[in-house]
Amino acid sequence: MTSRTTAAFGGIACAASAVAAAQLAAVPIAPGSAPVAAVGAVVVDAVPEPVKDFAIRTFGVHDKLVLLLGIGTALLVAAALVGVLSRRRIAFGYTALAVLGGVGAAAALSRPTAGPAWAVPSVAGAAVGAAVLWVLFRRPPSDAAPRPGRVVDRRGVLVALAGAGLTGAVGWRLGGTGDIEAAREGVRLPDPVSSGAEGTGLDIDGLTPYITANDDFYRVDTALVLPRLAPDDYRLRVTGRVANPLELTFGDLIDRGLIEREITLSCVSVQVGGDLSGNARWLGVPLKDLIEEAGPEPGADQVVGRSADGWTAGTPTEVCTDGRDAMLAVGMNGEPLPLEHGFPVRMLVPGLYGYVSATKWLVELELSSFEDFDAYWVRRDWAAEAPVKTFSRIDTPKPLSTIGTGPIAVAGIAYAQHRGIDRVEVRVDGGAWADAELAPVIGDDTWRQWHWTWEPAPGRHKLEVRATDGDGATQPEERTEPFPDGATGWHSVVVTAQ
Ligand SMILES: Nc1nc2c(c(=O)[nH]1)N[C@H]1C(S)=C(S)[C@@H](COP(=O)(O)O)O[C@H]1N2
Ligand SMILES: [Mo]
Repeated sequence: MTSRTTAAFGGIACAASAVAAAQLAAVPIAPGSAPVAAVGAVVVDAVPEPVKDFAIRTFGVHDKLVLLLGIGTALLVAAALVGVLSRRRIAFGYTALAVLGGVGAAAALSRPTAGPAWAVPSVAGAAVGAAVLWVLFRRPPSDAAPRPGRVVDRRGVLVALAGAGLTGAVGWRLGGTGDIEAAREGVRLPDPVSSGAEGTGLDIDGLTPYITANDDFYRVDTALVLPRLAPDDYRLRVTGRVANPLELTFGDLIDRGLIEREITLSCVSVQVGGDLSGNARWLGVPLKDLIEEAGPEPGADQVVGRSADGWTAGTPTEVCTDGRDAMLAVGMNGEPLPLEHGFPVRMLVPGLYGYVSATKWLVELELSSFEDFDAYWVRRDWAAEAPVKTFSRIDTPKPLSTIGTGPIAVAGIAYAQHRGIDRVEVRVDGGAWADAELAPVIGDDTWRQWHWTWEPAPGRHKLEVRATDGDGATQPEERTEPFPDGATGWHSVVVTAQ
């Protein structure tokens, strides 16, 4: 190994020690206060719409992992470079560590839920990194041949790297979700006082199941580290323009009488034919009673849901109280909410996209007005009000597949939450529309499976689908992007029959 390579690894060892020490220091403060998490969160908040769109489209639910890997790679390259430079002038190393600490601290302090202590992990990390730099990069003995630059201790680098790995692993483990997972296992939810009808699905190969299993349910949020809310310490506050502000424990909430309902949730970012939606059986506290108990003041036309990590969604007060099954969900498909889906409490409002209604890790409901407050995505120019647009998708046959010429089931799902689906039509090669057969449904708030039997002629064909909602409105053909309030257009697949 050349001395330059050793110096590069020395730089990496310093950066790794800094990051690992910061990770450990963040454990008693908050996982979000660790510099990598904080810088990542700032990036998530700042990325312009087209980049976010590209990330979701390209990496899907792995967008966060890709971001963290990106930050890690950038750090690694920079650290190696600084290591090489520090051999000549050690000030490069100290300066780089100071910048790392400063940027991390500033990022952490800028988070919506940060306190002053959030600067500590970055500063402590930088200090540890500086100590490692001081130890590893030594002045050559004065009697050595005139060799400019510092000598980097190769064994020291290995020891520092191992130490950083160990510290990082311990910090990762201690700061992990283990204790919250354990608390979740211990949650016992009461039986519902009102149990909605249970839908049944069609059993067709390749068709999306009627109920989406928790593990298969799409996940979309800005949280790089999952908020960790222990049910025992949980408080929900109802604040803002209300006559009676409320504060409820988890026990208070679930003792209010739970309802269980099947509801389809979808993300505004779902593309035509996309899969950012799911249907689950949710157990929750009716939202209407809670809001009425707090007593909104006149003009408080927006209910702002705020999460433990400071994310917000704004829902019309009117929609929360118009009698639909808007709820604070605590259970999903017979279990307490999974951590990724908002444990211990999330909001759900049938008929609205998630970004204007479905706050996960919910800690506050603030009564406000649309005039006075813009929620997270509204500040980024998405629409303030966003009812779900009618959606239909062909699940089978798959795009560009080759099928036989015998009768085949064309099938998929369609939804228009709270308006319901009245009709689904399919056509082949731009011909006449044919009515698909609709699966029975329990109400207007879930998606509806459909199927249609087709006997294709040999050759290449284009299948298209469109749905009509309960108000009689048919999906428009024109394709638009999800921004700013949901995509439109007919889904199509091209297949070859032979
Ligand atoms: N705290 C928090 N809640 C959130 C979000 C978020 O970023 N943070 N994203 C919302 C969006 S955009 C959607 S589509 C739904 C997705 O819920 P899911 O991940 O359980 O499918 O959660 C909503 N609730
Ligand atoms: Mo979303």
